[in-house]
Amino acid sequence: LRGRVRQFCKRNGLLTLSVIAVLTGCTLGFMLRGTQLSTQAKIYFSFPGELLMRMLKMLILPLITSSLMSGLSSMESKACCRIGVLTVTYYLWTTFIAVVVGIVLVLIIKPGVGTDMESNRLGGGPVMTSADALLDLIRNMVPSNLIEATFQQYKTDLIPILKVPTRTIQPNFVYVVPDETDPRGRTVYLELTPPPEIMYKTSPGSSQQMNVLGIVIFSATMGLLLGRMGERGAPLVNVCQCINECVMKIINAAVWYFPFGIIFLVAGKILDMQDPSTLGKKLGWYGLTVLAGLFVHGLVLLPLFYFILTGKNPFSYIRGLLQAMVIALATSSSSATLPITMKCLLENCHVDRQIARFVLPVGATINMDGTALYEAVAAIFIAQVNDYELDFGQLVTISITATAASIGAAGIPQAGLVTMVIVLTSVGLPPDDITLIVAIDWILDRFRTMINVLGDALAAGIIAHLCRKDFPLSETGKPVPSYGT
Ligand code: DAS
Repeated sequence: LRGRVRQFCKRNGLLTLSVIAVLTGCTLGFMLRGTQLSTQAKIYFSFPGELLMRMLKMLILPLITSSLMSGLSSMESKACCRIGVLTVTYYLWTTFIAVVVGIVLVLIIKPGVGTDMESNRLGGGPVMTSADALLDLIRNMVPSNLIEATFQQYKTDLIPILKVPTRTIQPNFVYVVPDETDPRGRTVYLELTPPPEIMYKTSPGSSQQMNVLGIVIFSATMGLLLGRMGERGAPLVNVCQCINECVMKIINAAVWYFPFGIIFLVAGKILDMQDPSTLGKKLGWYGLTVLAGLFVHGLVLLPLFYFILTGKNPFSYIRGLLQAMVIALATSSSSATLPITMKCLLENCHVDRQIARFVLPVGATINMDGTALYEAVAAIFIAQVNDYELDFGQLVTISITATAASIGAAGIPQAGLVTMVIVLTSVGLPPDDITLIVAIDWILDRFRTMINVLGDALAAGIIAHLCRKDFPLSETGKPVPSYGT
C-alpha cells in the first residue's frame, strides 16, 4: 500500500495539490467576499498569487528562445520544413474550426436577442479601422528592438480610451479613471496604460504579443541558421541547450510553490468578482454559449482530430496534461502556463523533445482556439444586443478577423478582450461595447485559456505522430528523459 501511495503521489501529487488549491481558493474567496477587506489587506492577500505569476512570466522568454534555438539547430532542414508547414497548417485549421463552432452556436442560441442591455454608444477614443489594426499586428511582428520587446512583453497597448457609465468593472488590467468633465462623477475612463506621448493608431491588440511572435520567428530563424553552421554554431547551440535544461530544472523546483500561489490567485479574483446576481440573464446565456463552444471544440472535436490522425486514445494523452490545464485555469495565461505544458508533454505524454520545443512555443504564441471562438461569439452577441443583422459576408469577415485577432492576442489574462476590438470594427460594431461583456470575461478567460493550452499540446502529439519517421523516439513510448535527470 505504501508503494502504491508513493507511486500515486509521484505521478499525481502536484495535480492533486493544484486541484485542492483551486477549490480552497474558491472557498476562501467566497468566504471573504462578505468582509470589507482594506486595500492594504487585499494587496497582502494577492501577494502569493502575484509571486506565482511573476515566477512563470520570468521563465517564458528564456524557455521560448532556448527551446527554439536548440531544438531547430539539431533538426535537418527537410524535417524542419515538414514540421513547420504541418504545425502552422494544423493551427490555422483548428482555429478556424473553433470560430465556426462558436458562430453556429451563437446563431442557434441567440443569447443577445431581445436583451434589455443598453449599448454603450458613447464613443470616444481614436476610431479604429480593422485595416489599421491588422496592419499594426503585422508591424509588431518585427520588433524594432528585440531587447525592449523581451522586457515589455507583458505591457498591453492602449486600446481606444472608452467612455463608459460607471459600472463595476473587473479592473484586472485596466485603470478606471474618473472623468472630471462629468460633474455627477458617473462617467469613468477605461484605460489600459498611460497614453503614450505619440498616440499613433495602434491596434487594440497587445503589440507586445506580436513582439513575442517576432521573438519566436527570430529564435526559429537563428536555430535554423545555427544548425547549418555546423561546428561554428556548436558553442551557441550548447549554450541554448544548457539554458533550456536549467530553465526546466528551475520549473521542476518551482512547481511545488504553485499550489500555494494558486489558492491566493483564485481567491483574489473571486474577492473582486462582481455580484453574479447583477449580471443579468442574457449575460448568463452568453457565458453559457461560450462555455458550450469551448466544450464542443476542446473536448469533442480536438480529441476527435487527435484520434483520427494518430489512432491513439486522446483522453489518456489529455490526462497527462491535466496539471497544465489546472495552471491555465488558475492563471488564465497560456504563456505563463507554457513551462508546465512543456513539462507535461515531455514527462507525461512522452512527446519528442525536439517536436515539443518547436510546436509548443509557436502554439503558445499564435494558436488560441479558445480565444478565437470566444471573440466570434462575443462579436455576434454584441450585434444581437444592437439588433444589428449580420449578413453572410459579415459572418465570413468575423470568422477571418477572429482568427487573426486570436493570433495577435497575448497569452496573458484577458488579452482576447483587447483584440476583440479588431473583430467589432471589421463589421461596423462599436468597440465601446466590449464593456457589455467585461463583467464575466475574467471567468470565461480561464476556460478559453485552458482550451488554448489543450489545443497546443494536442497539436504537439499529432505533429510528433505524423513526423515519427524523423523522430522515432516519441513513437517508442519510452519515457523521454526529463530535464535534469
Ligand atoms: N488569457 C489568454 C491566454 O492566456 C486567452 C484570452 O485572453 O483570450 O491564452
